[in-house]
Amino acid sequence: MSGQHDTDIIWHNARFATFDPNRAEPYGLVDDHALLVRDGKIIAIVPESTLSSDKGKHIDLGGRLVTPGLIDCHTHLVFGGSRAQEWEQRLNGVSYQTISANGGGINATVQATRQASEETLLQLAQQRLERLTREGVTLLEIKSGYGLDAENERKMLRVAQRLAEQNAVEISPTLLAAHAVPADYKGRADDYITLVCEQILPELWQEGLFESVDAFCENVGFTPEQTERVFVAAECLGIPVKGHVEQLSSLGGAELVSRYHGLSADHIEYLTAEGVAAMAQSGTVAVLLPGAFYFLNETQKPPVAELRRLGVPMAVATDYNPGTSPFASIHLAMNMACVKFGLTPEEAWQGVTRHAASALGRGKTHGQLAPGFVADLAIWDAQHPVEMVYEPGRNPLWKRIFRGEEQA
Ligand code: DI6
Ligand code: FE
Repeated sequence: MSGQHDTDIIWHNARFATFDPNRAEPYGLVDDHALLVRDGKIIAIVPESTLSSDKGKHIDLGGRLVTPGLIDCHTHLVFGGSRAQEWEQRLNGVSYQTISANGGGINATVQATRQASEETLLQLAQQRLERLTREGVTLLEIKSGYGLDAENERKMLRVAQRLAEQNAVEISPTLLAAHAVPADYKGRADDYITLVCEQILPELWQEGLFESVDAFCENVGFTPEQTERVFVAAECLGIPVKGHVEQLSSLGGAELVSRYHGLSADHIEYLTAEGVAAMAQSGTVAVLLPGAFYFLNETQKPPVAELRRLGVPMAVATDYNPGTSPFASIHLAMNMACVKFGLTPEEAWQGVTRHAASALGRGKTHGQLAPGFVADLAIWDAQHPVEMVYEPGRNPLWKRIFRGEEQA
């Protein structure tokens, strides 16, 4: 191929699952091609026969499988404390709603997170992050939402920022100040929303600490009206929104997110046909979180057939959090999405690549092996992408590449 540079990196003798929708094969698979990277970006995928061998650094992958780096588009990775004992209570018959009404649930984690120093939170989150990167994750979203005041939401978001600084990984930070009503605002949810809209959101936005705004629209969270106030405040500053919606009941949260052209509507077990139609129209991604579905022993499944029928892109994420999804494994989330929600393994893969990228507003730069996309790759000792979905726990990751650079 003409136009190769000496500094190019050329990965060859591999099978590429490109997830490029312009390719007809399942997973966008191509064999006998090489991937060329320059300055951390993919510049071409070309037939091996067209390569010239004298220019660039050639890396023979010995027939291994290459995919885009995985993307976990919904996590609550930063938090203090543990909820293991609360889980034990739940197994002794106490419901999540009751636990949360009695100051447990989210508020227990809020207390532990407020008490923890930034350093402690950083250390804890670092270990969790490594569990994801070891599975090939190169981009993940991290939400605040266990601080619930300006100081502690700031502390959480600074931890997310420092994780990005000290690791070869990209982080998309989200402000989830409207996650729960803090104990000191008990019975005054509207006043807390005022604090979110008038202080927490604008202050932390000015400090450059997040890039999107989320809210928990639910009977144990905030009403659609309160959620909308947060969306209005975000919209005024031009900040993209997303929502935890229709997780435990149908409140019309997906329509609300769609009206604000939200990036994603997440959970959505109780999503209605109207909600699906609204999402299809606004191009909002459906983020499926089978870990929480499994851990809460939920039986209502998200309307996958209807989402498919209307062409709503489906992402899959861990929702890693101490209360409802203590699973820092994206492979497990993919497996659960297939077993519990009936996704095909290819859909599960699209859910952690191409569609997860769209859920983070990065659909044109991340989640595909195609020219112009970032050179974030996962290289596997595997023949076919179904293997990672089929057998979570046997992790065949061989190397993780971030911006064209091999990670230890
Ligand atoms: N939905 C969830 O599943 C988590 N947050 C949310 O809005 C629960 C978070 C927790 O229990 O700590
Ligand atoms: Fe969540």
